[in-house]
Amino acid sequence: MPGESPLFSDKLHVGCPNLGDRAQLLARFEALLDRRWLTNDGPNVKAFERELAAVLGVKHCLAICNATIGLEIAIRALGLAGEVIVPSFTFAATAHALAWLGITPVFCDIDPSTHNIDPAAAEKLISPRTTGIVGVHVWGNPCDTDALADIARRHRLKLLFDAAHAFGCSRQGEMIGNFGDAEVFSFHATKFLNSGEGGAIATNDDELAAKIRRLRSFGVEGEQVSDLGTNGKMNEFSAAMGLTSLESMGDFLAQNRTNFAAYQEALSRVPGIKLFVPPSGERHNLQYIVAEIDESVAGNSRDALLALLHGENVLAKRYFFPGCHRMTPYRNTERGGSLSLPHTERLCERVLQFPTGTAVSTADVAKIGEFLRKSLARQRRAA
Ligand code: T4K
Repeated sequence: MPGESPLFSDKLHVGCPNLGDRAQLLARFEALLDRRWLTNDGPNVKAFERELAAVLGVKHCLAICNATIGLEIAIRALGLAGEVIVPSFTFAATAHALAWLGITPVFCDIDPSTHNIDPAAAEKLISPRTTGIVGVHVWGNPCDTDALADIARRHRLKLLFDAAHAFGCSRQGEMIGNFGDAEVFSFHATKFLNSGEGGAIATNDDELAAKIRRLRSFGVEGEQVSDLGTNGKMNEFSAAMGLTSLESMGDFLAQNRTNFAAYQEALSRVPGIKLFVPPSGERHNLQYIVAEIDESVAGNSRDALLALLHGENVLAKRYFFPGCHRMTPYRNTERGGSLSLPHTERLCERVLQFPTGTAVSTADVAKIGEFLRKSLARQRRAA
C-alpha cells in the first residue's frame, strides 16, 4: 500500500544465484592461482566436462564461455545457413545467435500447453532455404523431441536444442543433452547450476564434438588453423564455480522443490493466477516459477500485477516479452513484425515469473501468496 513499507526490505530476484560451498570454491581458486593455469583447457575445465558428461549420460560435453557463444559454435559446426526455424517465445539470445551468423531466424508459434515450439507449425514453415530447427526447452520443459526429430529426418534438416534452462531435466527418462544433433546449456549466474558465466554443448556425435572443440578455440588443431573458429573457451575460475555448484546441485533442487510446492499451495488461493506445472514423472530443476495471469478473473492485468509486486520488492519478471518477432532487430524484417503468432503473443501478455532458488524461503513464498490473495480480493471488492 502507498506510504507503507514494502513487504520485503531486501529485493527478491528471479535468478538470484545459487551458491555452492564457499570454502570449497575458495580452495579451488587458491589451487588454480598456485598452478598459474587460468584458462585453455585447464584441469578445472576438464574435470567440469567429465562431471557434466557423467550427470547427463552423454558422450561429449564441451564447456563454453556462455550459452550464446555455445549456440553460435553449434550452429556453425552443424553448417546451418539460409533459414532456420526457431520459436519466437524464447530469450533473444536464441534468435540472435542465428542472425549474428547471417542466418534468417524463421519464427514459429508455440504449443500453449507446453510453451514450447509447435512441431506441426514448424513443419509448415520449411522452405527450400531451411537448413535446420532450433528447439528451446522453455523453463526446462522438454520439447516434443520425437516429433521434431521425425520432421528433421524427413526433410534432412539439422536439429539443435537450446537447453539453456534444462540442465538436470529429462524427457521420457533420458537426460536433456542427448537429443537432436547437439544441445546447448547455460550456466549463467541466474541459472539452476551456475559458473558465473558459462555454458556447455552436449552431443553424442564424435565428429561434431571434434569440430566444436576446434571452433571454440580459434579453429586451431595442433599447430594448424583448420577452421574459422572463435574464442568460446571457459576459464578456470568459471569451471571452479561450476564444479562447486555441481556438488551442491542436490541442495539447490531440494529448495526449488520445496518452493514450488509452497507456490502451488499459496497461489491455489489466488483466483486468476495459474501456476505452470512441469510434466510429471520426469526429472526437473524447477528453476523457474511460471504463472499465467487471467486478467478477467484476477481483476488485474499481468503488468498491473508486476507493478504491484515490484512495489513490494518482489522483482517478478515477464520473460520473454514481447516475443522475439516483435523485438526491434526483427520486427521490421520480412519474417518479423507482420507475423501473427497468436499463442506466443497471448502468452507474452499473460506470463509472469516469480522468485525462487536458494535465496528464497518458503516463508517468503507464503508471504507473496498471502499478499496477492489479500490485495486482489480487496481490489475486487472495491470494483
Ligand atoms: N537461450 C535461452 C533460452 C536463455 O534463456 C538464455 C539466457 C540464453 C540462451 C543465453 O544464455 P547465456 O549466454 O546468458 O549463458 C537473464 C540472464 O542474463 C540470461 O542468461 C537468461 N537466459 C535470461 C532468461 O535471464 P536478464 O536480462 O533477466 O538478466 P538480469 O541481469 O536482469 O538478471 C535477472 C535477475 O537476476 C535480476 O533481477 C537480478 C538477478 N541477478 C542477476 C545476476 C547476473 C542476481 O541476483 N545476481 C546476479 O549475479 O537475463
